[in-house]
Amino acid sequence: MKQENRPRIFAADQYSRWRGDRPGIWSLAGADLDAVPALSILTTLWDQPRWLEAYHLYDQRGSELFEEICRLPEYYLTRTENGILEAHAAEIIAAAPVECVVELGAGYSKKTVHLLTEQMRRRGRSLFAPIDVSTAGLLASQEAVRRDFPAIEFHGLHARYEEGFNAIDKNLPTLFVFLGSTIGNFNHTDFPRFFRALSAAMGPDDYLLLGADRVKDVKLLEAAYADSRGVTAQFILNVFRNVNRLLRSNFDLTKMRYHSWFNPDWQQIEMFTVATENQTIRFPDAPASFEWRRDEKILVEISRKFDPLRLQEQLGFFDLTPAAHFADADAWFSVLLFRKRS
Ligand code: AVJ
Repeated sequence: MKQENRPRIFAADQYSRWRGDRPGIWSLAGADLDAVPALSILTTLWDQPRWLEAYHLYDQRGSELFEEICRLPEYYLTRTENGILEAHAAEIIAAAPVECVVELGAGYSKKTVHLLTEQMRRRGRSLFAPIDVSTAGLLASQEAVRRDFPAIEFHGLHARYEEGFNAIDKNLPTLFVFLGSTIGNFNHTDFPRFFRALSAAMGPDDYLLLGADRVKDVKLLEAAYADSRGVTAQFILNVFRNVNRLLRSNFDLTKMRYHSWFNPDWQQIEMFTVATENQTIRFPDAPASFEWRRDEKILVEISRKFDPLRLQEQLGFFDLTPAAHFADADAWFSVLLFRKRS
């Protein structure tokens, strides 16, 4: 390995593990991102209650439907978080003296632009590294960054979040950005695992910017996930098209309906599909099958809602110290800045 050609973003022992398929787009050598989904789907569908991991929602069609959700009048999250970042990007960047921005998720939304604009205004140069399992998302992001910020050094990491942030040089002062309240998708097992891994990957000069949707009036919360146009229902049902494609299974989208509610004990929106008649679901490759009974639910996604102060306390257990807290005037959404405690 020629050290002098190693992009600054990679830790010394990591560079050899990554292949540059296209300039600026890196893949983990030997990682087959398609090998695991089939096993994940079968395993969780055999749990009680049956459930699916949220990342299966984001095939091509699912990503398009999610973008449509972000524009719905009821779905206040994207708009509200964007407003917070627009108002406070300068303060955030001033508080986090970094040379690199790492976004978890391909991003390059309006939200990222606010941060990169301030980073360039203040520091004149920067690295930007989105981590995503979708190459399409990374390429779109790369193109947009080239167009809007030609001086930014772009490295797209085609990987799962953990693999991605482990690759980054701990000596490179970095702001990790995890927006959109995607953290709300993580269940009580994923959550500590994610923060343990992220914190361990962070160096002493690193920061985390976290977007978290807050507990609020139940009607507002429930409306955001049960929109009048039925886009959320389409988004949730679409996961079964993806499952059918991956596993050659026979889920019939006309024999199921969408149901969501706010579970007050768990402080989370739960999004289900419910069988509208008895049916046999077959997985010819496994081979395996199960009886999906009328009215039986499959939990497709959770969206946890947070109390920002409690979240700050909780992340303290992972050596993350609160550095700043930004919210909208209605206190619907929080953008939290943390610093790694060294
Ligand atoms: C992308 C996980 C933040 O939980 O609000 C939106 C996904 N699902 N509507 C959310 C979602 C249905 C969204 N996150």
